[in-house]
Amino acid sequence: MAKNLSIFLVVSLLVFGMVCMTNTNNLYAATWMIGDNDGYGAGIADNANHNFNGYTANYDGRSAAEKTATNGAQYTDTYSTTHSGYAPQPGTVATFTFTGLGSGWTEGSMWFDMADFQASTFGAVIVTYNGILQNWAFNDGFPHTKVRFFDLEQNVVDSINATGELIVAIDRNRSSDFYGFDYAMLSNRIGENTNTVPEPSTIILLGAGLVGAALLRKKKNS
Ligand SMILES: [Ca+2]
Ligand SMILES: [Ca+2]
Ligand SMILES: [Ca+2]
Ligand SMILES: [Ca+2]
Repeated sequence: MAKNLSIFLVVSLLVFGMVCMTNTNNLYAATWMIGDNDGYGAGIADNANHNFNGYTANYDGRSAAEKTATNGAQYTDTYSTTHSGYAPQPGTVATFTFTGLGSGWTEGSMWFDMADFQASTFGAVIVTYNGILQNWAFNDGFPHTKVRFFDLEQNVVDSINATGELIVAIDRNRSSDFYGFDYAMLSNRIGENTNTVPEPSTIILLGAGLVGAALLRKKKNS
């Protein structure tokens, strides 16, 4: 009887583990990236959360492809991209355009590798996702860099389903802040940028532990 119960538990947990693995894979179903992960428009190599020598406001570290891009990559790897007087943006609004997104979105998230936002000192930029206002009043201060994560609000998800695209517009407005971007990433899942999803190996270990505990208890009771 105890043996049958144990076998049942082992099989159940294995099935549970396989289902979890499937779900884990689905979490990484699709991402779209504008720019790359090769550094900022501030003269540093990479990655976030370190200092840079951003004393050159018109720093331009773009590749040839980035310079000719029209999806928003032209705004990465430069410092002060959305400010008048600095290449490549003649106006004051930078747009990152993700296209071909289709419909059927139920959730989504974005992350940006960005540098040197100082809203409290120089004024906040105005940022919209498909025209829907977002809060980008960041105060990292000179000369910090950061990767920021955003779960998309439901109205943004709805707008992606309606249009099949996501347009991130960054308007410098009255801000005199200088800042840079390495890349912008979009995912059709939330939680991809956190560590809340257990690894399959963790699930199997957990399953093994539960089986062990069940067997121990069984032995104790008998
Ligand atoms: Ca980076
Ligand atoms: Ca680049
Ligand atoms: Ca700045
Ligand atoms: Ca880059």
